[in-house]
Amino acid sequence: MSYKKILTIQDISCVGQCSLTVALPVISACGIETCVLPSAVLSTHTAGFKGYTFRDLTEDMPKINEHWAKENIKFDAIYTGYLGSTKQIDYVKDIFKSALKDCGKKIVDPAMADGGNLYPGFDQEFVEAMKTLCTEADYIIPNITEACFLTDTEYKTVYDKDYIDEILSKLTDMGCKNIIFTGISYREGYTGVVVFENNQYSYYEHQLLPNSCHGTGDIYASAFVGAFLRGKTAFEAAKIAADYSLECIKATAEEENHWYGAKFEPVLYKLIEMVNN
Ligand code: PXL
Repeated sequence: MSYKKILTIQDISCVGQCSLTVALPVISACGIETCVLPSAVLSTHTAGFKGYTFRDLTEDMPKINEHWAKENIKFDAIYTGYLGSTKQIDYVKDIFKSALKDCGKKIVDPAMADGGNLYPGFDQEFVEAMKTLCTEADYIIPNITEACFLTDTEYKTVYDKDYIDEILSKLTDMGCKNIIFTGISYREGYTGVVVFENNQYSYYEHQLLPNSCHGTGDIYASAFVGAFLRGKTAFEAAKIAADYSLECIKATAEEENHWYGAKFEPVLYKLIEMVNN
């Protein structure tokens, strides 16, 4: 197995089990060297805590990238998540240009929305910029809300396969290449992930657990990236990420009042087993 090195760009929420505090352990557990570029430092994530601090690290990004260029530091993949400002999208594009190895993969989780709404702090200007980042990516990992914002589609909670196909074709018409479309449910009690790769549609369906928890989008995307970089196909990586996310949600259900994140750590060994199989 070749030893891969990835860069992930997303925030540090000091408390909240999301973004970098998930990506770093999860991708490392997959056997991949994980370098980080924090987009912002927050005291907590923004979904449920009040009065969080937010240190925007936009200005540091070009300086960090310049230093890496001088040191000739390059990555096998760059995976972006929650970004701290619209300007950061330009800087991410610069980093794609200068810090990615030839044939390196650009993986974008347009982490900006869920449940029909943008997260606090994001606006239409950010959405427009994110559209341009998604068209540069080799793989994007949106949930339905994010895909609706990216394609100016009405968000629906009740839908059929035509609705999903319409969103997929709008994304590909925009120039998006491969799409790992999460949280797609075609029948009650089940949900799953659509893998749209090289214009081929495949779907991995699994049980929908009654408890949902915050942060599973980041767990899913990180596990996908880790398994994919480890040499699994996109479909295999999407399946592993779904199975691991389910384990995390089940583990969280055992804990009372653990509302702000998912207990991904006690079941990390299961992910390690899955990627080593
Ligand atoms: O899980 C996505 C995420 C990442 N980072 C921050 C967030 C959220 C979702 O709310 O607030 C700071």
